[in-house]
Amino acid sequence: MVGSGCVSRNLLNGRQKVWGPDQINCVFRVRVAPGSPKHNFEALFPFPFSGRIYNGTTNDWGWYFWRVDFSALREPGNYHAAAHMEGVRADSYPFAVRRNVLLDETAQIAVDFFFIQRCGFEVPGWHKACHLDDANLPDGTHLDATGGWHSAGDYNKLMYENGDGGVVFALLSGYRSAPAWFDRFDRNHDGLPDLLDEANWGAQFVFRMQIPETGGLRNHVNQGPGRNWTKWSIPEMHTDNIIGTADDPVISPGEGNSPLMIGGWARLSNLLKQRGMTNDYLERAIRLWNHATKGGTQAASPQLLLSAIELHNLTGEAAYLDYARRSAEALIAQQVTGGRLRGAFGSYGELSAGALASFALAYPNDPLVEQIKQAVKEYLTFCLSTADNPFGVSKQSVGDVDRFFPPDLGNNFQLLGRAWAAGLIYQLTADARVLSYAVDQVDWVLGKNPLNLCMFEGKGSFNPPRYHHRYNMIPGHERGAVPGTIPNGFVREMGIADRPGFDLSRGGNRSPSFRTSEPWLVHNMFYLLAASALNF
Ligand SMILES: [Ca+2]
Ligand SMILES: [Ca+2]
Ligand SMILES: [Zn+2]
Repeated sequence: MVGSGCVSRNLLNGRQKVWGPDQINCVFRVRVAPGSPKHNFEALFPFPFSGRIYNGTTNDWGWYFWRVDFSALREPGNYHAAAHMEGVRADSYPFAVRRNVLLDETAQIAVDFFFIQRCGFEVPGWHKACHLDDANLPDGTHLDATGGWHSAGDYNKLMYENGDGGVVFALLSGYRSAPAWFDRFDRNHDGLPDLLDEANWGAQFVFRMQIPETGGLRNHVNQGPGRNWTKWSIPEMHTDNIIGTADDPVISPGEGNSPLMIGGWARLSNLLKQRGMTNDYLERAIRLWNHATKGGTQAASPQLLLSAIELHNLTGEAAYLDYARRSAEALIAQQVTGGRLRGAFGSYGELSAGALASFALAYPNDPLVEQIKQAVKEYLTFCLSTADNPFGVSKQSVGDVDRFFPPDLGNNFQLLGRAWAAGLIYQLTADARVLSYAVDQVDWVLGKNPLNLCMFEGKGSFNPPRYHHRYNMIPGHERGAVPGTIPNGFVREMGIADRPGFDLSRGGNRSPSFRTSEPWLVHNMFYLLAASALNF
């Protein structure tokens, strides 16, 4: 993967002047940064996809864009690019071209993000131990539900498919792709790398939330509702940390759902045992699997398919492979066969596509593999049909028409989920178009967007000025900016026009809009998955 650092930039947006599509007469230069010993590089590059972006009559983005493909540039170095056009010059932010640039620049920060989001733990430089009174069950009795991670810019702990269990699965996917690289970091010198410490932190929390009688999971730990869950304070002041007082957080009625915890527990159990740490995560995983699949009879969930692959990998028991195969068949049967969404699963289908590709990669000789290759080929055709713009960013399927941006909440996790699925499909098919599609989604998040905004805090040249995070009440952290934060992302401008909108305000209120600027574990979960599938 070349040139997709956190600093990529739409090099040629014509904000200074409007050019007609027939007036492209531009020299594009890429140079190594001043001071670098390497050579200058200058070339005229082709423009494979150019023009204005429209979506309907009133939602023209307002600029011209030209896409430049300089992937032929292979010399490692720190570059910047300049475009000259009719006497006007545009310069890019600096960017790096080298192997493993995403791994080296972002992987450990992506892990540390979760460390800083920890609940019930003193995070040096950030906050003291918090929410030590988590939490009351619906019947009012207390259950030790301390730990886990603050799920977003609020302090709830959500027990849903992309909650803490999903994060554990994603962390371990990252570890699988580059174990030696992650092994170098061990903050507390206990012999366990930070990544595994973090996975274990999340795994222990879900462990506390498992219902002894059924193997299922309890529901969300909420700082409300019914109380002032919007209370805006530093973590350790959010409740009094004393069990049995009126401000104790509450566990929602009903059951939680964390299907990827099964695979996460299974994988972690083995990694810890290899390091001499006894644990019963595998038994926990099997109990939750039995509960979630109703003894193996419910087989149409992409997450449970992913977890079944892990259980089979660990135990070798044929029942898990059989379950995985039945799940794969059920997912294939759900693929849309006609109309605008032909090739999709549901309205898009990144999870189903990623799970199917995972099955084929895990069992390359299985009779289902040919069918899966055909299905992901159709899926890819669908994906490309949604990304026919100079950025290659994929649209949303909302109602009868495609939209670039959701009206209400940014969708970085969806873009990153698509990059994850596409990365796996690339491993399976070696189709260059799917690699380009995957990288385009990641690049959009990392800065190849009309605002040149890098939505990975602490990297790139231009990050969101502020975040919608209660940590902005911590002295010294007034931006609310946790390194590694990936916020919600772009929404429709003013909630109406299908143009890229993002709250770049620098003050005047308590925090910027949650719609664009709130952190959320799910974005970082899918970032880790995407980066792992692309081998960073
Ligand atoms: Ca450690
Ligand atoms: Ca309390
Ligand atoms: Zn907390």
